[in-house]
Amino acid sequence: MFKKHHPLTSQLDTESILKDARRELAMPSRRLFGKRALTLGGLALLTGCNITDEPSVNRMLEKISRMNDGVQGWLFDPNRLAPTYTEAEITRPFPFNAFYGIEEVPEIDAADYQLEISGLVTDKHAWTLDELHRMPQNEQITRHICVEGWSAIGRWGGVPFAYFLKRIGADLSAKYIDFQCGDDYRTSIDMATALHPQTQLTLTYDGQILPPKYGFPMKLRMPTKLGYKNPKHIVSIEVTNKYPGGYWEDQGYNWFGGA
Ligand SMILES: Nc1nc2c(c(=O)[nH]1)N[C@H]1C(S)=C(S)[C@@H](COP(=O)(O)O)O[C@H]1N2
Ligand SMILES: [Mo]
Repeated sequence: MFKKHHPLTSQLDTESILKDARRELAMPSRRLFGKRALTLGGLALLTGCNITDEPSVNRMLEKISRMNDGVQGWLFDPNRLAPTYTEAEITRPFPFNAFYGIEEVPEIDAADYQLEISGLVTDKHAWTLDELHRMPQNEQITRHICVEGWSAIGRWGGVPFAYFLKRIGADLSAKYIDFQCGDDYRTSIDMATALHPQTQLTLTYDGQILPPKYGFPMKLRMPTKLGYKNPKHIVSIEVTNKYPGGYWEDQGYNWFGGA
């Protein structure tokens, strides 16, 4: 990780590079170690690169983001629970968010719905909504944090995802779970988070069938991850060792996305 600083060989536009770097570092997903913002000095130290010696800092920030995934994965405590809240603390109305407006929320037909399963699992049968509702359920009142600058407390019910993964005979030593959604959104998570006790295949919101705007017929709820890692309208799930990326992740958002 540490290498010698290169001597400055040519006169580079240091000011614009620093401006670029500061803008990139302002993206919450590109901060190292959660809430502690990384300084430019710290950046140079960690990467062993003299940042005035790079034509663009983007490649380096991409590497840091990958390193950040590793560090966050390593820091993740599979037994530590995210805070839970009381009924009275629920945010009403709960905000809607998606990469499109509320008038474009997909309308998925419950009767036709099938949850497709693929990859490293022994039972690849597709699940109907009735079958999912017949599985053991629990509830959580937890905080959802969106990188766009808001957070809200909500109440979600559904099947513990660890139970579901075991039920389909998933290879629990696989690296990733990939989610494809009915609105062409997609995201993926690490196995440790998939098995976390608060990770839930969510079927209800506030005691009611999950409404379309919050992800009908089914979403994944994880209070240990940022909003964009919580896929709504899930239509297929794949267990895989091949890095799947995601809609926002492919545009530079940090893949691990811990909350
Ligand atoms: N299918 C799908 N899932 C999605 C998104 C989306 O656009 N499509 N947006 C994500 C983001 S950025 C947020 S903050 C939450 C918003 O969930 P909510 O509408 O229940 O508040 O959904 C996440 N999951
Ligand atoms: Mo979000």
